[in-house]
Amino acid sequence: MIFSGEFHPFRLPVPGLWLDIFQKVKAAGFTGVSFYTNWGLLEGNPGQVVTDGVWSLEEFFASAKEAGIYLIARPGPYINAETSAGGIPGWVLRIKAQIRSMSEEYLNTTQKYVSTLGKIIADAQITKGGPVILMQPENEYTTWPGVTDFPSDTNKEYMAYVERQFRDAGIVVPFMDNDNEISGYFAPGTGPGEVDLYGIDSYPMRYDCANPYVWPTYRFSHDWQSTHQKQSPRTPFAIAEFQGGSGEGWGGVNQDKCAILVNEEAERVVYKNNYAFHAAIFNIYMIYGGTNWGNLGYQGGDTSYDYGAAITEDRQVWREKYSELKLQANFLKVSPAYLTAKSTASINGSYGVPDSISVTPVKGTDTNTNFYVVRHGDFTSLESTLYKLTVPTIIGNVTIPQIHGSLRLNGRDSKIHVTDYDIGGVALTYSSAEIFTWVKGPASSRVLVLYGSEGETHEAAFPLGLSKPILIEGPDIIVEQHTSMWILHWDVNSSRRVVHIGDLQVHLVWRNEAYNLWVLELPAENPIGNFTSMAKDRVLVGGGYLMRSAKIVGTKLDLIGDINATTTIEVISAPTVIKSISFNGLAYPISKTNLGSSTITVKYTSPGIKIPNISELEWKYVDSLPEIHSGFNDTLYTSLTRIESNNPRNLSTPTSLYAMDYGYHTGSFIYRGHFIANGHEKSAWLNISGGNGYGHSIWLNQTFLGSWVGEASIQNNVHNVKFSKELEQGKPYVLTVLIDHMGYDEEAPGTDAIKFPRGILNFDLSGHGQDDITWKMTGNFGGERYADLTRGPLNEGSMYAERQGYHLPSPPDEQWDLANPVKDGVEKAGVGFFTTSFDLNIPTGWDVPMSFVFNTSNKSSVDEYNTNNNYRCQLFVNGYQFGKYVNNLGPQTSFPVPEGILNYAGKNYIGLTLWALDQNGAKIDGFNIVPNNFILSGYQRPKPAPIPEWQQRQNAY
Ligand code: IPT
Repeated sequence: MIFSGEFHPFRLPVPGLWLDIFQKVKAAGFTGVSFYTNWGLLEGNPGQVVTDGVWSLEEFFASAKEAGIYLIARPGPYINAETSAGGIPGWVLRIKAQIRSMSEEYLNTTQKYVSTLGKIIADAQITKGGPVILMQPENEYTTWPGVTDFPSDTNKEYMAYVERQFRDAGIVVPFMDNDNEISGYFAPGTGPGEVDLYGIDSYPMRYDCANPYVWPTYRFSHDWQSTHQKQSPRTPFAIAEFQGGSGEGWGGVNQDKCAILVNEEAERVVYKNNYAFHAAIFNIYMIYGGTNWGNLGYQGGDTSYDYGAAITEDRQVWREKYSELKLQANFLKVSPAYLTAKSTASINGSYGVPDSISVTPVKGTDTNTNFYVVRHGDFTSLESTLYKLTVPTIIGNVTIPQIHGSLRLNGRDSKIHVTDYDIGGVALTYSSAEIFTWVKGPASSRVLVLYGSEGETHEAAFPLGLSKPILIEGPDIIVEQHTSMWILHWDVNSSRRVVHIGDLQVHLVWRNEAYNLWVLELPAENPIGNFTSMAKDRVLVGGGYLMRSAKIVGTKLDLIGDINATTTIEVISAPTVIKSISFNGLAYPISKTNLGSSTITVKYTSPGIKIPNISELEWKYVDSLPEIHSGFNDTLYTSLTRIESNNPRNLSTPTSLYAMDYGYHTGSFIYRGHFIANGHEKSAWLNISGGNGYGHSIWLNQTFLGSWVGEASIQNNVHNVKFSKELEQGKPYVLTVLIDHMGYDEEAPGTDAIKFPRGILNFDLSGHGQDDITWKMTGNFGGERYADLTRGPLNEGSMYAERQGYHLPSPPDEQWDLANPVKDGVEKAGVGFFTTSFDLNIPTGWDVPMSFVFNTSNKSSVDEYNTNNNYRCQLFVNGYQFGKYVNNLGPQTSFPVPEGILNYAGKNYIGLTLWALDQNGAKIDGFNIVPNNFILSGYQRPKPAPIPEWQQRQNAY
């Protein structure tokens, strides 16, 4: 089974941390990871595909292999993924042709990227010893350009074209697609564009993180297996993307709420529902979300792409949904009978259960093993329902529980009951308790772990041929001999029970204890290495925040893992006799339990790490909007003289004022409209576009005229400004407009919505024709010929400090003023740039994820004006933009910055733009760096990302 999770390397730009994520995914029992690559980040400058530094995939592939994770590559060209323009580079948006169409003009733009990435991925295929086993061309192309007559011949031709491009680049692994319409499009046998493995996408929990306990069941499935039989009967049922969390944007709620929307209960109910349909390729989107650093996100998201995923944005694994996944993935991994079983229809009230419960049998074909997936017929039910299950076994029909009492389904839960299940040669006649895993020990010994929720009654039965079960640890259970089986019957509580049945040791635990168990695959000979295989030896270990890997040398077991408290680690089973144990390279004295398992205790003492209070540091300041001071010279600005545009939105101005037409696609823009006054000017209006939640501020010469402070779902709007004083006839004036850019939209099928322009859409100046104003603008320095190849094409905006590169480490700040963003701020509408630096000295062996936190004392007056609350910041850490903060919108106030962007053994350089949108300026309410945890960790300290320093920029203005 491919049990995989989605993780985007470009959302964690520290290659040295990719192994950490892969190991955490592997530790959860997964076998794979699916990943996108982002064309827009790699080819910001047409023809120049950058694939080194943080953009290099070399370490991604090497780390996947080291962790033993197979990869599904999804290079697009279009990816969606809540990225700006869905990953289409800005310069491609300027073409006339429709994006993702068969037009040659569009197809030509893709060549360089597809051939470059295609080759890089091809070299990492399994056929060449690499981790890549599947590739997905395009992304959810099903809905393009609309489903009415889809797929047309053109669509088929287009898919076929993209596939050919990748085959030409050397891709030989099977192609998979992700059909979010679940319509069978491009399934094998459907002609041009068909893929090798048909896959679907599904987001049944939808996206309302603000109401995370409301399950909108209208997209829950009851019959995917029968649909699949019609659509692609000869391929395994594949789910290319299944909802693993959800996103949030400006003015929304914190993404922790998305983790509640798709929490452990949802995983139990909807994921197990997928297994009921016999999913054999299952990819969870996202398993680790990461960060929309450096403006890579689309307009609908903020800097965080935590996604409420099982692994948090700062790489922690405390969310219960992570542990729940571990239970499911490990079970499927040791249940090969599942892969050849056949799913049948789910029926409420079947197999003796009450009508409110639905049972889906997944029945063995070449084995006797059957799986019964049980849930409430009403997925959202909060009822606690008692039931008995009557099922056949090879020994005869049984009604479980046989001894007495009932099973219980408590609310939003789902269980997989098994019959005639094979524990590596030992038969389990049935179990109502769920299987976490089983492992082989020395000789013919086995350990089987069964779990249930506290308060539930469970039974497991074994053939009489095995010796009589003996309880050797824990409170009483009932052991009875019935006809021809031994039955264990127990009520789950927090105490573990261990039962010996001959060579088989059965652990009966409550779910929370199962959460603490880790199954570690031991390395095998190449080519399997660390990849998963049923034939592999496994070690079962209890305890610990995280166990990453195990290795046995002679009689010594070396464990690598993480703890955040003093932890007793129990080696419950290993394939050979273990006499000594090391944890993260240190040997610990062993104690033996009554069971014969070995324990070691690893002490945790707080590392006493000092983190500076950064708002108390000395900060330097430079004005970052010199445009609003007299004498500013904008000669080097771009003149907006194009009288035509390819954009589908017709021009409303004599020359195009769309920033994209001049190669500016990110961060922010500054427009300068020059005119000679005639004395009749009273007001002006501008229609300005910056994307959802964007803001803008307008000045006439040095006079502040007003701001649009932003609203969550408004991507452009018209702003009227009045001139308080009469303008002097014959005098030159300039309107300066600073506009925030929140990212392009994503593709709405067939509409070319991603091309919706940013910048000024239209304007009017009273007493003048539009021709009277000549416009100039700037975006990021260099536009598409961006200056910082290391940090990518989207990392910088238009502000003076950014154009000069002052956000990079060691700017020439000798002459700058001293001013503090919290204590001093900026005194009137405008932009200030603040910098400071500090040292970190985190001892090795400690993983200390940190966030920068803005304290907001006063969010209530969002709609008021002149309250000093309307301000926006960009946080640069060692030059990487790791935070876009909008005080009056939120929701994000805490910005995780990974180690490797932060230098944990030396100097760090912080740059902060503070844009005050109110007349009276702004002060940041509070700003600090906060450690989120102190984890004694077996991770490998990452090599820092490349951090080039400030250098004088030629012709910077
Ligand atoms: C699906 C996309 O394929 C994926 O890139 C991401 O954007 C995801 O949505 C949402 O997080 S598209 C949707 C129509 C299922």
